[in-house]
Amino acid sequence: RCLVNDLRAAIDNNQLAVHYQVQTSVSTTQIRGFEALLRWNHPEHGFIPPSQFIPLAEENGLIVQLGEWVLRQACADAASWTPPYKVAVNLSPAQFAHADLHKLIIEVLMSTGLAANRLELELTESTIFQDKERSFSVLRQIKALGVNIALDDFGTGYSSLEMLRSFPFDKIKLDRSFINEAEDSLQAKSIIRAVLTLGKSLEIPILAEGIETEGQLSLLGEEGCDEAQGFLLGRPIPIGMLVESGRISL
Ligand code: G
Ligand code: G
Ligand code: MN
Ligand code: NA
Repeated sequence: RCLVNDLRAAIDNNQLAVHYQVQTSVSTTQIRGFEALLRWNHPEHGFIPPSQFIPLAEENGLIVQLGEWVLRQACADAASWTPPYKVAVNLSPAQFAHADLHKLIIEVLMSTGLAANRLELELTESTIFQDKERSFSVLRQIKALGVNIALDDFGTGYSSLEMLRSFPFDKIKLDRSFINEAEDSLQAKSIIRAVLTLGKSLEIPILAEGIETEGQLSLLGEEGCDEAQGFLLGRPIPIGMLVESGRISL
């Protein structure tokens, strides 16, 4: 049967959930915010990972509705958090290409009451690269609202340096493939160092993704990395568990 039809129904049938993964300061381990990650609990197939259904939704345009649902849910959740941490929401290429994105963000911030500076949007290089002129003008519009813009999966795309020169990102998320190899590969370590130096001179904080070991965390600390995210610091969990863990209260 067609997974696409199921996905369409999933929005209305409460099968979707947003999980949250913590983002912390490297030097103080203080919580800075949480990344919102979409989860689909299919009635027959059980849990289907986003790596399977996001590309599908992307192909047939359903991602626009899905993305709107995630944005609204994440902003509504974050508006109720104490302390008032940031929430980071991923934007897919089709969602970013959609003409009403700017209007949608304004409407969601208004209706949820979330302050614009508590929202961060994560975009990949390839999303921005599709139409750079348009991308930068849309990003400037969104940033003018006070919303933060993070460059996701940095280092895996193309024209990274050009992109950094052309737009004042609020954060760069260094892809986890570099962190993976940081302890074993001199090359990976050199790239991490170079990116951190670049971040310092451009005055853009760097977040290291996919931190799984104490060794990786201390290495990044020594190198002066600003923020970290990964299984070591916390897996993506439902909001209920976030409250139980004591990291937020509602
Ligand atoms: O936890 P993880 O398996 O959630 O996510 C796998 C991929 O799916 C990542 O690349 C992540 O950015 C993407 N993803 C997760 N949630 C969302 C979402 O709400 N919107 C978009 N566009 N991508 C998401
Ligand atoms: O592409 P994006 O960075 O948005 O994707 C986030 C993805 O990374 C999610 O699938 C999330 O579950 C995954 N993730 C987060 N922390 C870790 C980690 O420490 N190790 C691995 N392997 N994946 C992680
Ligand atoms: Mn992301
Ligand atoms: Na990423």
